[in-house]
Order: sequence, then C-alpha cells, then structure tokens
Amino acid sequence: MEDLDAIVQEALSAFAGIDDPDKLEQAKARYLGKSGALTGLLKGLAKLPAGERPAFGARVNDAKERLEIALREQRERIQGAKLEARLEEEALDVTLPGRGLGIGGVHPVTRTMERIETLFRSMGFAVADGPEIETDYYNFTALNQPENHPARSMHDTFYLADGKHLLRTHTSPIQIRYLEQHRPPIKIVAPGRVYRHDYDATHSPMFHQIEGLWVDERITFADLKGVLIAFLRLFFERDDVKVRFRPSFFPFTEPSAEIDMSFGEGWLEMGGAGMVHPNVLKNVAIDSERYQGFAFGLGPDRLTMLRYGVNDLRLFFENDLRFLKQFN
Ligand code: 2U9
Repeated sequence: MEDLDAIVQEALSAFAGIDDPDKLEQAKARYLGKSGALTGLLKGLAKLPAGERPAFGARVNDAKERLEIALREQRERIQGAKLEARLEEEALDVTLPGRGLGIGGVHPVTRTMERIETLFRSMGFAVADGPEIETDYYNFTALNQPENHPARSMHDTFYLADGKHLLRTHTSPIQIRYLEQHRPPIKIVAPGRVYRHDYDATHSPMFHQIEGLWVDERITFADLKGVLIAFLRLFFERDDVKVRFRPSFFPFTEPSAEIDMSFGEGWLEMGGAGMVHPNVLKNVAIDSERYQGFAFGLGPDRLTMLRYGVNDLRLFFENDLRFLKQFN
C-alpha cells in the first residue's frame, strides 16, 4: 500500500521535472510500461488475499489514471514551452519602422535630356515625340536621303524582319510627322533614343539625340547661331563658351555645318546643323519660297560626358549602380 503511494509520488515528481518529450516517454515506460513499477504492483495482485484484491486493483487503476493525466499535462506543458520559445525567438516587432525601399534616381542622360528640354522651352520651343520604330519614308525618304545613301544599308541601320520597318537612326522623323500635322510658325525640339549599328568607347547601338527645328518666314542662319550659342552657354553655365560653325554636308539641310565648341583649350564637336533643305519642306507641303527654317542635332550622351567628365560612353548603358548612383 505504502509502495503504491510512494511510486505515485515518485512518478509525479519525475514527470514534473522533465522538459524533453523523449525523456518523458522513457519515464512513462519506467512506471507504466510492461516492466514498469505500477505494472509490477498489479502483477503482485495474485499474492493478496482474495478479499483485498478488488480494492487494491481499483487503487492501482486510479493511480494509473492519475499518472496518465499527469503525463498528458506534462506533454502539453513541454509543447507549450517549445511554442513559447519559438514565438519569442521569431518575434517580430511590428512597431519598428520599415526598412524602406530605395527611391531610385534619374539616369544621368535622362537628367541631361530634361535639362536640355527645360532650356529650349525657356527659348520658346515646344517638345515633340514620336515612335522609335519607323518606316523608311519617315526616317530617310522624307528627309531627302537618296535610295542609295550608305546610311540606308543593313550595315548601319537595324531593319525589322518584316522588311517594312526600321529602328529610327535619328529623331528627324519626329519632326517630319510634326511638320505634316502643323503649319508654320513651327518651333520644336525632338528628343529621344535612336539606333545605329555601332559599338565602341564613343558609339553605342542605342544612343540619344535632341534635334531642333524652327520654321517661319525670314528665319536665317543668324537665328540658328544665336539659339545654339545661347543654349550651349546656358547648358555649361559659362559665358566664355565659344562656338564655331564648320561647313559640312547633310542631305536634309543646305547649307550645313558642324557645330564645334571651345572653353579655351581646343575644339569639341557638339553636333550638326543647317537650313532645312527646300526638298524636305516640299515633302511636307510647306511653301519653301515663303518659309525657311533651321535644324540642328545634338548628342545628349556626349553633352552628359562633357558636363560630368565621363570618358567612356558605354558606362551610361551598362547599368552598373556603382556608376549610376554617383549622379543622384
Ligand atoms: C528636319 C530637317 C532637318 C537635323 C540635323 C544634324 C544636322 C546633325 C547629329 C548630331 C549629333 C547627329 O547624333 S549625332 O551624331 N545631327 O548633325 N541633325 S541637321 O536636321 C533636320 C531634322 C529634321 C525635318
């Protein structure tokens, strides 16, 4: 009898001290298993006088039940403690401020394009836009580019597989489209991406252009010079910028010139310009006797390199954030 109470007490305190599920099951086996302490007592039942057997049997069964309950409770306590620990370990402090997302920045060439647009807007130019996939007519024919012109070869121009379209090689088609839709006075700049089959330190197959066009009665080469000199001085924020116009040839302007610029040491090529060719005005049904205009083309990639002192054009298009982040 005392054995039973002692075994129960011992088992209860053993269970209570265990915090490992496997050890708890081993402890269960020690008391309730086949060769466990309680099972041993039941086996001794036969030795008792017949009259005491039912009462003792009932007590052993009660004791078994108490131990089963104690085991169940201890299992739950262990599980509960495990869950508590995990919750503690994986706790999220929802009151902490978020890590935040990088807000990104403007690409240096885009920054330059926007700056150029702002400066030309301040001189009364509107900004026009157009498709990057063009037809032969808008990219070449309308611009007085003859059928056999080398720029039309597969070597320089990206043609689409349909045989009808190409990637524009300059932003001039924007201006042809605009000229078809508007009558003078016309005063626009046409910024955008253009494509040519070229790749080295100063040429990328995708690059940027911004072209200008001013068509009205009595627009002269002097207006062209005035606008470009004013623009370059505003852009580089220096009034000592010198500009030189060197005779050249383009199919869409006559006369034509290369634009060179100097801050003091040597001349830098900045772009090209000229008076819009009468054939181009005829192609958009503008009377070239009454109206004339100038056009120019500038390379924003080149302008960005000069403004920030970058010596390899390809850096702008490799998308290495270590490079790009320096501009924001
Ligand atoms: C129309 C009529 C004439 C645009 C012009 C240039 C000269 C020129 C270069 C600048 C840098 C190309 O990217 S670049 O190498 N552009 O030299 N562009 S005149 O003439 C036009 C445009 C549209 C209707």
